[in-house]
Amino acid sequence: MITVHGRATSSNVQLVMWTVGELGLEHRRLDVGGSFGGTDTPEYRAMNPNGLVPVLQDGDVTLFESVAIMRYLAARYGEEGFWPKDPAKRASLDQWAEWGKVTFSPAVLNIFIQLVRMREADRKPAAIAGAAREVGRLARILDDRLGEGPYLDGAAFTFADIAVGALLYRYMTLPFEKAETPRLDAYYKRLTQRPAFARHVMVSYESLRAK
Ligand SMILES: N[C@@H](CCC(=O)N[C@@H](CS)C(=O)NCC(=O)O)C(=O)O
Repeated sequence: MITVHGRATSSNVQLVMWTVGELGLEHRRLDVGGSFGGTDTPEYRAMNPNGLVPVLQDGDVTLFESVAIMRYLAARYGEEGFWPKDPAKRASLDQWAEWGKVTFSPAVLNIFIQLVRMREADRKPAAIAGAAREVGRLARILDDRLGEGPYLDGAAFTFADIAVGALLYRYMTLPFEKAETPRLDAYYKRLTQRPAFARHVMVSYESLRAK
């Protein structure tokens, strides 16, 4: 059975759990990290020397880095529609998966840090405005790419939708002025109708709010 180490409120754990849910894999998730602790033990550091969540264990395979875990699960358990075998087709999706992880998600997290992780008194309006402009620019790029969808690949829901969509609940629910992106809005609505997204990504972040 698959074990995922990581608290449900971590966006990187959510990305892995969404994948596990989409693939219908038998699993258990252990509350580790944040207020649960557990990442400083020698046993945990042997699995992930960074002391971060998530970590995946699947038989003899132990992995850290959420998107590497997602690609592993997709390659091992995903069907053709989810993880295309053709390298060129897969790469054209993977470039968006990479963009989701290294470009779009950090931009959303910048806003998240300002609006949730920082106390109101410490927030900097100029930093919030700058972060909102940047994430808006990226949201418009995604809106263009999505076209009429329904998904990044068109008809099929793929691994790339997970890397791109993992931060969309936070993006959509954080209170700041958003770019006009009707196709991205429709895409988000479709994601919210997927049971694995609703269960593992639409998770309250109130417990992460700075007091
Ligand atoms: N690049 C890593 C980043 C992992 C990471 O930063 N995890 C955060 C939670 S989202 C963490 O472990 N924070 C400390 C903790 O929760 O104890 C990944 O994608 O898995």
